[in-house]
Amino acid sequence: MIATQFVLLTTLLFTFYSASLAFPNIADLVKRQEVEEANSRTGGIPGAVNAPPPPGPPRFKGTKLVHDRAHPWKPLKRGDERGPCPGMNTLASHGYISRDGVASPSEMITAVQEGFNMENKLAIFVTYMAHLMNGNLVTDKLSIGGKTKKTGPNPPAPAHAGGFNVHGTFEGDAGMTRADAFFGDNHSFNQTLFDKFVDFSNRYGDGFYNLTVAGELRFQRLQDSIATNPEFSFKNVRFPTAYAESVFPINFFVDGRKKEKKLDMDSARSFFKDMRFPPDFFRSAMPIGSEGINEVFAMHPFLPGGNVDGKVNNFVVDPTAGDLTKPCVLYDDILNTVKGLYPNPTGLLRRNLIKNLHHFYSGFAAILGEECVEKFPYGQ
Ligand code: HEM
Ligand SMILES: *[C@@H]1O[C@H](CO)[C@@H](O)[C@H](O)[C@H]1NC(C)=O
Ligand SMILES: *[C@@H]1O[C@H](CO)[C@@H](O)[C@H](O)[C@H]1NC(C)=O
Ligand SMILES: CC(=O)N[C@H]1CO[C@H](CO)[C@@H](O)[C@@H]1O
Repeated sequence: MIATQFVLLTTLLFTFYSASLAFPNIADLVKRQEVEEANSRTGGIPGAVNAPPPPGPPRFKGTKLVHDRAHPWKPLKRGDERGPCPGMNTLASHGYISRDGVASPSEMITAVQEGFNMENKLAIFVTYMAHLMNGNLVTDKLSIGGKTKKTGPNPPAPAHAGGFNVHGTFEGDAGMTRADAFFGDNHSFNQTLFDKFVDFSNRYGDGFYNLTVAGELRFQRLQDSIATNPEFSFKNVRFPTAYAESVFPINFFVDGRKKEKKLDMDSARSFFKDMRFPPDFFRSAMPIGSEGINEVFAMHPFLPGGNVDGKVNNFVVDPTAGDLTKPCVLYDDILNTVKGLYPNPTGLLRRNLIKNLHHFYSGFAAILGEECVEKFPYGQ
């Protein structure tokens, strides 16, 4: 019985296969031709792609159930990457991006829009910033955690394709629930720090994380780092990202059906620690980004800088560094980091750098730097 079925199956398969070889349809031919053309354009490097343009905004922009049947939470498997971003970790654990934590910038932008209703230009800005510094620009893949073979062959050094965990690029000091790199683990959920998040929410928010708590905790985390981390640094990219991340829990982790912008501690634990949407979670009621960032900053204004001479309590302001008020300094700093990583790119790498820098600029200019003139370090 089994044998007969097997023969039948192989005969069928063979007939089908040879028929398709003998009479390839037009669609197949066109597809094969496209793949061949793409290969010649990408120089035949395994996994190499021509970087596509970023996705636009989604058509439906309201709230909806995102913890749905199509996106169940699943526990980690061996080799899955997770890192310092509770938003991206959660999207991976629900399958909005590949559950292994490796994805293209386009996939990440689509996921943050779909799962959290992040505003399109902000999603483009931060995703390309991360990709330019921590991604693989030949394969168009980026890890949300550490370095992994899944992003493809190593780019030429000093580029590293090391993922979100690489300290001093995007990941930085004085995070809310992640310790400073100086203390060892810069990306895992830290219970001691989360206890502080809860304590501050009790003290300043009646048990909820709101803008008042965000302002107090942001300032306290800066004071902690000044007092304990001899290598503390807080300027340029780290400056706006830290302030933005302080308001993200309010803008993205509060259920979109709720009127009050305050986050309860069970939901906070669910996102930060378990990388899991609360049961029946609805995303934000409208596309949203860093709303509230200026209020948080204004509660305790702070200047960019760091501890110098390897000493704690030795904070020195760096007047040349970027903060919330000098977007073009920030833009130059990011370009300099990219030029440092890619001093002499050629071929596909160079073409993808040019495209990715332009996509990055389009998001950056819309959010922060309308007055900053676009620069083309690798030509146009
Ligand atoms: C759009 C692409 C995104 C990228 C590339 C990204 C990347 C990152 C990175 C590299 C960090 C670590 C920075 C650090 O604190 O040292 C981070 C932190 C953070 N991200 Fe994201 N993120 C993205 C979107 C989101 C979204 C949509 C949310 C919320 C739903 C989110 C919430 C947060 C929060 C709250 C932190 C701070 C964690 C803490 O301080 O404990 N991110 N993100
Ligand atoms: C958690 O953070 C605290 C405060 O920054 C730090 O002292 C401690 O070493 C961290 N714990 C782990 C396990 O990394
Ligand atoms: C945060 O919550 C506390 C306690 O309920 C309240 O006093 C404060 O006004 C709230 N802050 C904001 C910005 O709503
Ligand atoms: C610069 C630095 O300390 N980076 C660390 C971030 O955390 C990972 C995992 O603990 C370390 O391997 C990196 O060295």
